[in-house]
Amino acid sequence: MVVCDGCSDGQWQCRDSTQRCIDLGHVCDDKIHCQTGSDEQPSFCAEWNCTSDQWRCKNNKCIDKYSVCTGYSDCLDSSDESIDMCAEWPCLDDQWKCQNNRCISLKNVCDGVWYMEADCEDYSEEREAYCMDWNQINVRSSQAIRETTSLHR
Ligand SMILES: [Ca+2]
Ligand SMILES: [Ca+2]
Repeated sequence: MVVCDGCSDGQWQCRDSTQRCIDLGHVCDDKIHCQTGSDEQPSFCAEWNCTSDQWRCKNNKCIDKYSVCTGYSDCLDSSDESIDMCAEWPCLDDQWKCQNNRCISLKNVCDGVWYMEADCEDYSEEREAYCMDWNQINVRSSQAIRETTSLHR
């Protein structure tokens, strides 16, 4: 199923007379990028593998993997926010998993700030007892990073 004839790496060629090249991330992302919609055809998307930066919705559409279990539906079928799936989903390496299974950015943990949009609805990332340990660990690890980088200079 290789189609990228005249397109460079990271691109996909529309299956229509324009033969336009679109970004791989725009294939099966639920937005039409090719004139005749060949990038969003259900039968085609059923076979399509999302890119490594993406997550595959139940309806075979691809969303950014940072949109999974964020508390907002990004898949039209909301499969990225399914309660059962988010209970199992580990969150990404630079994310933190709230007690209610939402994934937030690691840098928002124990920063003393709480925003509905970017933090845990249950405030679990700002619990005082938890953050005392958290800040100690992070002070230690950022010191370790500084020491390692200065050694290599
Ligand atoms: Ca598209
Ligand atoms: Ca989402």
